[in-house]
Amino acid sequence: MALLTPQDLENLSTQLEENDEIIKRVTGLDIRGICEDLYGTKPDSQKVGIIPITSGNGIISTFTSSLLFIVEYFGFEGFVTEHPDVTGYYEAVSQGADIIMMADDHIFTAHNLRNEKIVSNHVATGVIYADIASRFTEANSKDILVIGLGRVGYAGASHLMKKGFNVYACDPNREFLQKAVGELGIKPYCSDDRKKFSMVFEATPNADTISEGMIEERCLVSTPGIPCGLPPEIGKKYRVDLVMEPLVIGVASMLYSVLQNGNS
Ligand code: 2YH
Repeated sequence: MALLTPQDLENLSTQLEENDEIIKRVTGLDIRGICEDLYGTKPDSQKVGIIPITSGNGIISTFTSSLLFIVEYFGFEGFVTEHPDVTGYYEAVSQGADIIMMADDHIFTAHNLRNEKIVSNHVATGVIYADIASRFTEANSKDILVIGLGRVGYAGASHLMKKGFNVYACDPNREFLQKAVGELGIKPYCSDDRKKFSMVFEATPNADTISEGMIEERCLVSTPGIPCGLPPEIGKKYRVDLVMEPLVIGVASMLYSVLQNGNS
């Protein structure tokens, strides 16, 4: 997944409102409702300590403040530590954080210190975007297309298989594809099959991964990918409902996921 930029995080609250409206219209539930249903959890005054991390490419100016906005929007108490890194970790735990959130250039994690549950943004994002695609109320079958089988796509494909969907997937990386076929039992998608889908979960860091041959008219595309894999002209022509947003949906999934007890 590409490193977020401050531009990606501009207008987060407008992007949240717009996506929440689309998600509710196409699935019947808003983001909060989907998280509650997906994980069977609800916030209960947990305190989230958010720690800026300076390693690698360093601090992204609006990253931790965006996380604080999201944490509070979903009903958690939150704070950003004054210091970064290990000093920030010490500060967060000393101030009574129940959940720690922090990201470097490779992993973005939420760790619930009370129940020891830990999740990466890759997995939580894959699961929720795949889940949103699978809830499309206008879908005409249980066939769903997954584009991209990296860490996000694989987690989403695995979730969809567990939910009992007919998962077709593609990835230019043959090793990724073979792994998902062998470990998850997904079917490789081949454009020669001329099969079209009404539910698409796209998880690549590339533009233009979705072509006309893959989609039905009025389908749902759910994607955390930056840039968006759906070319705007195809989205318009096929009247696609598009769920795409850079941070909020994945973070909501992380927060509700670490509230779960047990090995679910
Ligand atoms: O954006 C990222 C990486 N793409 C990891 C995402 C994993 N899904 N990291 C954010 C880095 C934030 C920075 N260290 C800060 O401001 O604390």
